Formats: sequence, C-alpha cells, structure tokens
Amino acid sequence: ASQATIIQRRPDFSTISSEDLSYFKNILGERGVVQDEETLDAVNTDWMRKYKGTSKLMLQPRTAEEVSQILKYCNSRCLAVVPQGGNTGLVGGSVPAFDEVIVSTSHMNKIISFDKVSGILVCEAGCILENLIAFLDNQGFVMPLDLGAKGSCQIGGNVSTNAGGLRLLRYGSLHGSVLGLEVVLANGTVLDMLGTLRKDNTGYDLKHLFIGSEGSLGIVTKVSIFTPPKLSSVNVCFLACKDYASCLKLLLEAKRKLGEILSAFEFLDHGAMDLVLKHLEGVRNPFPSSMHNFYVLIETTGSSESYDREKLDAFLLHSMENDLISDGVVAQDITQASSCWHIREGIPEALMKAGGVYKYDLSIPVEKVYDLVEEMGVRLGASAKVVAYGHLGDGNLHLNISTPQYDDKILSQIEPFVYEWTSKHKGSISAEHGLGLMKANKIHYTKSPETVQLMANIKKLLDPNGILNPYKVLPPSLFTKN
Ligand code: FAD
Ligand code: 2HG
Ligand code: ZN
Repeated sequence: ASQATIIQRRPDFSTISSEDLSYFKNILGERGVVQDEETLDAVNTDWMRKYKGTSKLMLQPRTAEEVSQILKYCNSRCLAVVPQGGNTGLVGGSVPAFDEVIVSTSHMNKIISFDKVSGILVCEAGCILENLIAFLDNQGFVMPLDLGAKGSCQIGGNVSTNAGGLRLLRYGSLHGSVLGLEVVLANGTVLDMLGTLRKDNTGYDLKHLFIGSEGSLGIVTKVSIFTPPKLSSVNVCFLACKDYASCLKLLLEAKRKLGEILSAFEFLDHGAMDLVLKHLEGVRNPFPSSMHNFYVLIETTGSSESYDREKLDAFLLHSMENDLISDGVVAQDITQASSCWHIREGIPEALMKAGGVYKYDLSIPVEKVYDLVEEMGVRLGASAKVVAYGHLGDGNLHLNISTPQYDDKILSQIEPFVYEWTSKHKGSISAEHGLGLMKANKIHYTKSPETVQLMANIKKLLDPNGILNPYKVLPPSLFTKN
C-alpha cells in the first residue's frame, strides 16, 4: 500500500476572485502580482520536483508593510498563503499543497546595516545567502551558516527552517546566532523583535517561535544576525576510512586534537561518492587508484597558519598511526579546497540526476548512525541504492534512497520503518530540513502528544484561521473544523 499521505483541500479556504486580484494590484502594482504560467509552474514546483501545487497567484511584496496588507486581506478573506523564499526546501514546505497564494520574499533583498565592531548584520528576509556571504567577506566577517543551496536560498527561508548546514559544529544553530526578527503575523500585525543585542532577558524570547516554524506562524521580513570575524587560516582535508567505527574514532580525535579550530566534520559513504563521480561534471576522485568505504571532509579555521597546520599535521599523523584513516589529501590551495567541498555539497544534485530519491534527514545518536543505513540496505536489497552522508559532527545523517523512479512498493519498505527506528533510538525525524508537507503527519515519532497539542494551540493563537502554510508542520487533522 502507498505510504503517501492523502490530504484534502480545506473547504473553508476561499479561491481567488477578480476583486482579490484588483486589491493586490492596487497595493503592489502590476509588477508585484504574478500570474504568468511559466513562472507559476516554477514556483509551484519544489527543488526535487516531487511536490507540486496549483497556485494561480504569486505576490511579490517589497516591504513589511506590503506583507502586512497582504496577510490582513488574506486573513479576512480566508485565503490560504504559502510563504516562499528561495524554494530550496526539501520537505515540500515551500510550495502550495493546493491553490494557496504564494507570497515570495524575493523582492525584499536589501542589507539594512552592518556593525563592523559587533559583527551584527541586519537585512531583509529575501537576501540570498551567498550574497550575504560575499558582502561579509568584503567586510572581513563570515556568515555563521553555509549550505549547498547558498546560491538560491534566502536568509528568511534559512531562519524559517532553522537550517543547520556545514558549519553548525563551529558556530552553533540559528537559535544562537539570530539576535532579532521582524515578523508579520497572519492578521497583518508587524511584530518588531529586531533586536541587535547578544543579551536580552526581558520576558519570553518570542523570536525562537519563528525560527524553524516553516512559515506556519508568520512571515519573517527582517533578520538580525551575529556574524563572527573571518579568520585567515583555513585548511581542508579529505580522508578515507575503512569502516564506520574509524569515522567515529576520527571524529573524537578531531574534537580532541583540533579543538577550537575544527570548523566542519562531514562524512559520505562510497554510495554517495559513486553518485557524485558519475553524475556531476568536473569532479575528480581524490583517490583515483583505490576504493574506500567512507570519506570524511574536515575543515579547520583559525588565526595562525603555522599553529593550525601544526595541529592538523599532529592530528593526521596520530590518525594514520592508529589506523583510523586509510588514505588522505590535504588541499594545497583554495582551488583544491573547493573541489573537496564541491564533492560534499554536490551530493543532493547528483542524487537528483540519478532518478527518484527518498530523503530522510535524521538526528541519531552518532554511534548508531550507520546501523540504520545497513539495516535499510538489507531491507531494500537490489531494488534501490542506499546512500548515506551528512553532518557527522552534529549526529545528523542524510539517509537517501535512490531509485530509477518513484515506486510505492519501495516506499512501503522504507516507511514507517525508518521513522520507527529513529523513534526507538530517541532520534529526530527532522534534524535540519523541517517537517513541511512530507512529515506533518509524522511529528509524533519525535514529539510527545502533549507537545504537539501545545504547538497546535500556539498555531491557533497566532493564526486562528489557519491561513499560513496550511497542511504543513503539524497534522492537518488538528485544524479541520467540524
Ligand atoms: P524555501 O524553500 O523557500 O522555504 C522553506 C520553508 O520556509 C517553507 O516552509 C516556507 O514556507 C518557509 N519560508 C521561507 N521563507 C520564509 C519567510 N520569509 N517567512 C516565513 N516562512 C518562510 N538545509 C539545511 O539545514 N542544511 C543544509 O546543509 C542544506 N543543504 C541543502 C542543499 C541543497 C542543494 C538544497 C537544495 C537544500 C538544502 N537544505 C539544507 C534545505 C534547506 O531547508 C534550504 O536550503 C534553506 O534553508 C531554505 O531556504 P529557502 O529560502 O530556499 O526557503
Ligand atoms: C546537505 O547537507 C543537505 O547536503 C541536503 O542538507 C541533504 O539531500 C539531502 O538529503
Ligand atoms: Zn544537511
């Protein structure tokens, strides 16, 4: 039987009328009201081309005030809305489930201020992550988050998914680095929580409700974020390990021996490497003459080239002597370092090119991570390729199952097994991508019934008509009127 969840369009939601269109054109002008089919097709379809809505309307506000007018109106008309940033989300959260109005933040992309002493950046939600990275680089600072989708994803989307990414190990989650937000609520209220203070214990810290709420509680319009200074010495090495146990020992050693300069610890298995080599252009195998089971990418970032290099060399020597690594390359320049990163960051694209893909983004006690991958391999046999990679330093496995095409029989072999396994081991069924449409009905595998009920109560308080990203995050059955 199909594990796909069948949901019904909520009958209490209105459909767009010509009066609605006139209203939106009146506040946004013709340029902010998008109805052309080609554009709509793109924004109705998610990055994986797996989820597809049928929205007939995308709105592109330029200010929080315009977002406020849109939401106030949609709320009064009971028109459902899906907030959209760069549309790189991987759980079907950024596209309509049915005909929801898409509210895009793409035209809100200004940097508002940057304080070179404190490193605090304030910008609009639609700033593309890569542009912020480049802006800060010029100022001698770095964004505390980086991810493969940086060329398209927007900071508002990153905040709304609480994106983790490649350097969480070093800089922590957005719950730590986001200092303030401006958010527009469903009724149009503009909530100014755009603080720029590291410390502020005046009452409940409400911005945290919006970090990771996937557009279900409000639309983020501005972000204030703490950014660390750029350090001059960066080293990247790409290592091969014979088994998963060695990867784990290597992680412990990296934490011990590299300590404060460790800035990334990523892993991929041979299945992920094979896919990248096969499907991505211009990728060179760092170890062309030998096969390996596991690969680890380690990055260090510090302020002294000689000190960092000494630490890295001592770590590598120790790891070789203890047989933790079977092969390795240290990037000699920035081009080699980016080729290593290209392998790691290119895995999602390689998987896309290989055919159908079932993605699971799991937090699992790190020593158990590969047990699941192996069990899944045994369950699926030759019918699918089980590929594993992820942010090992954070206990975050990206379990991907690659198939020639989507197949309900294979899906029923994977789910609910993968969720039950994760729940049994006290893991999380969403480490960093969110629940979206894909896992709205699966939240109970990780959260208790009381917690889910409180979440639903908060949702009802902030968005009584349920217009914001309906069917996503929480089980839709909690919001059906009877
Ligand atoms: P979208 O995809 O547009 O939206 C994501 C969700 O946020 C949706 O529910 C949407 O409704 C909501 N939303 C968007 N903007 C707003 C807003 N302003 N206000 C309220 N709600 C909003 N994720 C990680 O955590 N770590 C990774 O390493 C990582 N790597 C990735 C690599 C690739 C190649 C891809 C395609 C994705 C990756 N992701 C990763 C997934 C990740 O969720 C997104 O890339 C990113 O954080 C989403 O930003 P976006 O602007 O594209 O948001
Ligand atoms: C990554 O770390 C992203 O590359 C995508 O979070 C994970 O494709 C995936 O499963
Ligand atoms: Zn990831």
